[in-house]
Amino acid sequence: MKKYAITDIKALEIIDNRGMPTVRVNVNVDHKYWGRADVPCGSSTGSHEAREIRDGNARFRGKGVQKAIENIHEILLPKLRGMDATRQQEIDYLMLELDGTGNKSRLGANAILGVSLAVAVAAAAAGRLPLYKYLNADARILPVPQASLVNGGLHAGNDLDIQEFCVMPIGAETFGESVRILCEIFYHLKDLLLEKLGKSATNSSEDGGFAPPISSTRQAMDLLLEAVHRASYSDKVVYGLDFAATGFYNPEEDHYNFEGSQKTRDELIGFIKQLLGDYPSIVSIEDPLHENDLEGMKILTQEFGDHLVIGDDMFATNIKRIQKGLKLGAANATLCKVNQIGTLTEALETVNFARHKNYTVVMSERSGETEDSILSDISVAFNAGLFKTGGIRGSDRGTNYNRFIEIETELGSSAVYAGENYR
Ligand code: 2PG
Ligand code: MG
Repeated sequence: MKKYAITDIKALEIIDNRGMPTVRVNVNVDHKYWGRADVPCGSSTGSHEAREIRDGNARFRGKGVQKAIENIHEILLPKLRGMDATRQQEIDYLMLELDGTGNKSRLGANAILGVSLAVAVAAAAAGRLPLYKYLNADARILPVPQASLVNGGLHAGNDLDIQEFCVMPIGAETFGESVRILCEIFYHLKDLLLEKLGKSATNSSEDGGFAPPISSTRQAMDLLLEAVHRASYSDKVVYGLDFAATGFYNPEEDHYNFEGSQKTRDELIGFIKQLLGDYPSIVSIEDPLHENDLEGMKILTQEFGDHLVIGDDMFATNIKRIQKGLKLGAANATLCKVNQIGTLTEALETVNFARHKNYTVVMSERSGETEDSILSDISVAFNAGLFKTGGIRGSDRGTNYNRFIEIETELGSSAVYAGENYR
């Protein structure tokens, strides 16, 4: 028997925090309940990600998503109408079949993901459950936020090569307290940047961190450590770096353009070793090498197995890519970004697979986000111990922090903040 029949789907083109068009999908069930979801999008995207469709015409300099929306209305809706919205896996697999490409390039990962997410939201609404509970009745883990407070790379208009310098308040007692700690560090960091580098150093990055006019990794770390010290939280936080190394890798000449010189893989690994030796509170490195250098990742994982060595662009939330990593012993953690793989079902399959193989899973936003807070619900539903986000300004980031606070409050005494157990 059908529980909640899909009766309509309405998609529209909206804009994200960067002024980039993206897909919003509204799914109706039983002519009564609506579920809405917006599709996130990255700036530093990897080549192994599922393919979103962009129009390529004059509108929005080619970035429009009208074609993806047309695919939702003309191809997906006629097939999905009447299906039971609680049959998430069946719906997602049907969309994969209709697409037929393996990387979602015919219908568009942005079309497919929007529908996949909005179906879940609609089913939860019809069942009068919050999304995290609808997806996982036992969900109660609030992740440690991994907040990138200083940015470089493709996320910032400065010369820092590393994309994200993140603070992780593992010593907080609750998620709510972790947000307060981050905010207080953020205020101190702003004062410090102003004091040392002037007003322009307080400008925002693409995802709400700071984009100071510096180029040295060590200077960025020192500023962050000083701000944390001033805020009196040195004993409560650790740090994570997202190198997003594909962004400064030159594939033609096989070197990294890093800190003003061309570096070989071994030189970059040497730099990382020294950095981690000098800054023992850095516990996590993401994409320290370019997305296809599994061999190099293996070397780093052997050396720094007690750290999180995370594959983001490298794995693209894709089981096949993680399998390659496993075979070599490359990395010990993976990011999970729902739009990298393109359906909720596959994202969950990746998470389960990775955990089964003892990889830590870090849920993550994209640089391009809207006011949708769906990723917080998904993170809690997936029992993630870490949630990677941008800075703490802008409602595109605030929406997820606030949703986690809401979930923590709703769960009351059954809520568990991951804290030191983030792995
Ligand atoms: C990353 C992400 C999120 P983007 O590399 O981890 O911070 O960036 O969404 O631009 O790929
Ligand atoms: Mg990354």
